[in-house]
Amino acid sequence: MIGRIIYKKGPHLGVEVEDRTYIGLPKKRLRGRIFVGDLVEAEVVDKKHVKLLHLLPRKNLLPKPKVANVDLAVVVFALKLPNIDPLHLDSILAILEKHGVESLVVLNKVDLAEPQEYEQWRFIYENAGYKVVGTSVKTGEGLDTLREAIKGKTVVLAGPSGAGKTSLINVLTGLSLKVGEIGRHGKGRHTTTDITLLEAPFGGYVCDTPGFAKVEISHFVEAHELPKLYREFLRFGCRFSDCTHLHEPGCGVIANIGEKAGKVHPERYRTYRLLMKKLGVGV
Ligand SMILES: Nc1nc2c(ncn2[C@@H]2O[C@H](COP(=O)(O)OP(=O)(O)OP(=O)(O)O)[C@@H](O)[C@H]2O)c(=O)[nH]1
Ligand SMILES: [Mg+2]
Ligand SMILES: [Zn+2]
Repeated sequence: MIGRIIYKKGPHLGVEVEDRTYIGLPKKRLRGRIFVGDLVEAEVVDKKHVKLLHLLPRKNLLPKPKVANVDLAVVVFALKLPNIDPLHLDSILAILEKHGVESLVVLNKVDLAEPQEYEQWRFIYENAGYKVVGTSVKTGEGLDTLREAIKGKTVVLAGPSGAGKTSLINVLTGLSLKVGEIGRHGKGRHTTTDITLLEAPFGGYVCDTPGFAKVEISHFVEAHELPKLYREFLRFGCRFSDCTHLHEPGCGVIANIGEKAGKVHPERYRTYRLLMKKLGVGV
């Protein structure tokens, strides 16, 4: 039988097999190598336990939280309170690209921002090649679109503290996770490795542990990788295949910086240079 790992609590793995949840007992060679979201060949031992025999190939493995087979990362930033931080957002998007995880940009708290401010950010990220949804937990704007985008999928939310991730999960799923508290359980929360996939009423799973509330890009990405992790850069050709897009002659990225649709937006290029600098390249 095929089981899905739906939680990890301390040393215990919860395994869902045909709508029942068991504690998984991995074979020796699999110990420490199975993560939440993994699919495993399982054999029922008794009412409470299944033996985990074989790990099925995964489509991806997100490093933070450590979740396998993620269909969609919902990257939530507030437009206000706290203000959107494009360097943080672009760091997360680059890390997700590297790990082969599809992302959706959610601009939350549209009720607090001027419409033109929302439009400006939406343009930048749509132009970069991402799907963008503007939401408000207060007015309900965008929630149907977001629900439609996540249903049936294994979803991880990512983004800074206070952006509204827990509020969105609650309003979308009908769960009642504590708003303003998850992520603020003192130091424990950040050191715990417990992760649960919550089953959504509309199908699919939502991970309860938010990803990349803070992020140090150098822990996840190397300088030589970043040029390929800005999606829109891939539209343009450069003279050198290992172009850093910082100074080389014949760089198609630099030649196409501009605010018009289809170009590399100067705001994205700005964060790119800053991230390269953090990775030790350029000025
Ligand atoms: N005005 C407004 N406030 C919102 C909206 N969404 C969430 N909030 C408020 O923003 C605060 C933070 O929301 P949370 O859902 O706890 O944010 P979070 O992203 O889960 O934060 P952490 O758990 O710390 O990572 C709460 O006071 C929410 O009521 C929104 O769309 N509009
Ligand atoms: Mg939260
Ligand atoms: Zn280039």
